[in-house]
Amino acid sequence: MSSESTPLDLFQDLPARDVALGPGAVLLSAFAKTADRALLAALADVLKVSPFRHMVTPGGFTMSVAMTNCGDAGWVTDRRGYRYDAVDPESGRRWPAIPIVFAELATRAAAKAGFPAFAPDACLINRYVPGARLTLHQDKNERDFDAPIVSVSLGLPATFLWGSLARSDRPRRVHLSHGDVVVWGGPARMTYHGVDTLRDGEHPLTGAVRYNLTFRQAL
Ligand code: MD3
Ligand code: FE
Repeated sequence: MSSESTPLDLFQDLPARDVALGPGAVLLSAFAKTADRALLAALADVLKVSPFRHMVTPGGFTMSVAMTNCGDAGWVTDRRGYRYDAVDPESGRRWPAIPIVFAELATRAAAKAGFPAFAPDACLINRYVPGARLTLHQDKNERDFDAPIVSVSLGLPATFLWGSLARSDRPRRVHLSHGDVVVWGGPARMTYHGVDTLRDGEHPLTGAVRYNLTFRQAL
């Protein structure tokens, strides 16, 4: 048995399950798993144009999560604030297009969760290494909160922190594994959420890294 295998790994090849996490939030477990290599190959192409970078918050903190984007708009932060921008501030050029394999996966997942009209124009890509975390926040820079957000986890597992509409409520802990897709819409759309400090590990496809793709209708 390899060092990172746990008894739960015995279940890894069971068929994908759909789990309602709560009102408006659906976990499509392993939904992206069969496309994992295609997604990672497309990610590598995006990174040639717009590599990962550590952005700075308006308060002056450098984020532990490295980020990039693809799509007509990309989420950025710097000392001036949080916003969507059509241009990558590092390259001075537009963000790369959303790869077809990304878009098809996101729209299929959204449709399965009850959002047949989802048409993402922005995809924020997060990279976590062990020790990286994302503090509790709301995603509110998008223009229209009626559209859901679709999130795809690849590589090392993480503990997602899922709160409520009040930042002070203690969040639930949701385990997200390689290939898991979550669709957040309706009453879940404005909930506070974050990612607990990534633990050490080694994933066969990504090494000691977790990637998260979040698809948004930002414009
Ligand atoms: C719940 N990313 O990029 S994805 C983010 O794993 C972000 O990298 C996390 O939060 C990550 O903004 C979490 C799951 C997620 C994304 C957006 C949400 C959950 C959400 C928006 C509203 C409610
Ligand atoms: Fe978020």
